[in-house]
This record gives sequence, structure tokens and C-alpha cells, in this order.
Amino acid sequence: MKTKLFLILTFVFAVLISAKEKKEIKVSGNCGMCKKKIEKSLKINEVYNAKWDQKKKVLTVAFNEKAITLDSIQQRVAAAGYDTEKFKATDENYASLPECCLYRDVKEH
Ligand SMILES: [Cu+2]
Repeated sequence: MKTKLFLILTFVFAVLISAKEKKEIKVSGNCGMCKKKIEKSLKINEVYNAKWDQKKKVLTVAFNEKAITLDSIQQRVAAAGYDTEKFKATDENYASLPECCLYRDVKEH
């Protein structure tokens, strides 16, 4: 009985100290495929939730700030081919995107 209580308390404590941080970052992109790829690049344990808004071009990300920095999150997104506020995708990564996703070459309409 005591052991059970101890385990529950440990769990509650662990949840409390896991620092959950929520941030919004500007991320370039065009379409639904971009959304999938951006969000997929953040399917890791350190990130609880990542949602990219196609209209606003804003990524809302909830993550464990003790386990990952906002910089490395942006680096992951950039590595997937999408420019973020702080990190640009390399030309090579950008060029490997499907044609519909080439946001740098899209003209505003
Ligand atoms: Cu796309």
C-alpha cells in the first residue's frame, strides 16, 4: 500500500516538474503537405504537440523545455525543408520539396 502511494506521488511530482512550454513560431509553407511534413518533423518525445496553421503560417508547439530547446525545434523544421524565424532550410533541403510546396517561389495573390 505504501509502495503504491509512493509511486503515485512520484508520478505526480514528475508531471509537475516536467516544464511544459508553449510557443508560436513563424514557419513558411504553402499547403496541406507542408503541414504534414512540418508536424511530422516534430513527432519526437520531447515535443508534446505541434500544429501548423496554414493561413497564418504559424507553428504552435508545446514541448518539454528541459529536454529540447526552441532552437533545436526550429532546426528540425528547417531540416525538413521549411524556413523558420531563426533557421533557414538549406537550398538542398528546400529543393527536395514537392513542387507544390516550393513556398519561396510562390507569388502572392
Ligand atoms: Cu506543401
